[in-house]
Amino acid sequence: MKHMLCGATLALLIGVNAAAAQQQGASLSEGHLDQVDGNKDGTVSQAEYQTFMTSAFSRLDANGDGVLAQSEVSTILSPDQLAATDANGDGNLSRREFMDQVMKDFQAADRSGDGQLK
Ligand SMILES: [Ca+2]
Ligand SMILES: [Ca+2]
Ligand SMILES: [Ca+2]
Repeated sequence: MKHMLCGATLALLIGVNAAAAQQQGASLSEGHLDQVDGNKDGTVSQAEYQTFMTSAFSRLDANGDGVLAQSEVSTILSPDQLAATDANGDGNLSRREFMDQVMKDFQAADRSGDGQLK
């Protein structure tokens, strides 16, 4: 079920209501892309996405201990979703676990496989 995280994760990290985004099919709107599109060329490259998600991880890590606990991601991830992303099963998402998942999400969203989301 790891691949099911994509929409909610993106929507949450980009600061919109995850439930609303899921209802919309969790696609990225132009407004969302704008926030991730660092060089404003209209597409989100893998590097831009990675940069955005790295800063998103820091924002989510409210207590700054370097891992995301369920309480820190409760608004975006259900316990089941967290468990699916928690590769080592310690109940927290490390930066590596988080980035592995979001980069998989990028690849899943990049249907054309050109490394760009538009
Ligand atoms: Ca760009
Ligand atoms: Ca934390
Ligand atoms: Ca973990």
